[in-house]
Amino acid sequence: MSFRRERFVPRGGPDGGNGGKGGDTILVTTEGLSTLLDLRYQQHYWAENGALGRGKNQQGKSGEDLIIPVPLGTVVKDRETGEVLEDLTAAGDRFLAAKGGRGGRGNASFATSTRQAPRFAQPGEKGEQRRLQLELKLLADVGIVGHPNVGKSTLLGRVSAARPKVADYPFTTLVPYLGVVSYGELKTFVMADIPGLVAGAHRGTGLGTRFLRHIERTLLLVHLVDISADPQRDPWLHYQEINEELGAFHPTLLEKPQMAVLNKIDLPAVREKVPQVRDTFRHHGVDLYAISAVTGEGVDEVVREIGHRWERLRGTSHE
Ligand SMILES: Nc1nc2c(ncn2[C@@H]2O[C@H](COP(=O)(O)OP(=O)(O)OP(=O)(O)O)[C@@H](O)[C@H]2O)c(=O)[nH]1
Ligand SMILES: [Mg+2]
Repeated sequence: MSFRRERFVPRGGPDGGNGGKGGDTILVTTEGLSTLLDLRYQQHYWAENGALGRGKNQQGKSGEDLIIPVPLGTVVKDRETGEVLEDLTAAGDRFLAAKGGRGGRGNASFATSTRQAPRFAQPGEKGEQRRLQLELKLLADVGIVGHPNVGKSTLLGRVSAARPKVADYPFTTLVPYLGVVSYGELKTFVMADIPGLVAGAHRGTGLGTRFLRHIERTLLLVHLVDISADPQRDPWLHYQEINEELGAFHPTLLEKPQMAVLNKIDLPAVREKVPQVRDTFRHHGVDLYAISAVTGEGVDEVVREIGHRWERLRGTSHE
């Protein structure tokens, strides 16, 4: 509350300005972050207060919003009830964690023709306070795609602590599994085992496409090939069948870099075909890696290569 007081100006009238609004506290996903560690060190956050209004009709400055960067995949829960309030998956996703209080109103704003000298003002509101629990869910960096039964789950189980069910029939895996894969020294990426794809999958046959959005964010696809069921079949056509499904589901999936990997080379019928299959793929400009997910042959080399490629892709995607 303030009144204008100046020499030679009798009854200067009310001139108390409004107070500024308090800042909001906002969580925003940032691609450069991969953990919630910063929030472990600092657990309490306050956005700036709004400034007081002053005489001479001076408005108080609004408080700055406080932006708290969080990694992609952050799930925001109510600390008390455990209710999921938000799932921040895309870069730039925001969550208003606590709203700043409204600013007060100075007495000048209450002046009317019949009440020319209000002797009151309205105080500002308190800002919101909330207790939240943040969890980081894994998001896949690399996806394994391929026909049913080619050994996707066997491979993921071999290179990570994930334990998807493995069995000798198609569509064993019904939901995606994620595993953390180590390569090099202390380096890791997250790999997802996506349920098998079949021709017509994008129209709803099979299971795979329900889960393809799990690989929309991956930077690299490991395309697993298996010729053991029918060694006479053209492996390149077989390979293309999956790519057509990926493209039909979402053209951007086809633009993702792929690594073609032939599995089950421990089986003699497969091993003897390796040079021939490799030639066929090379003819189409694709390098083919060969592994046995069961014995582990060739797996370390492929994992290292996946890691290095993923690292390079991640480097360029951040520029
Ligand atoms: N001989 C041999 N068999 C393998 C190899 N990798 C996987 N298999 C077998 O192939 C079958 C299918 O393996 P999974 O890992 O369940 O295959 P998947 O691609 O996950 O199958 P879906 O989840 O049904 O799409 C199982 O019987 C495995 O033991 C391998 O390198 N060599
Ligand atoms: Mg499986």
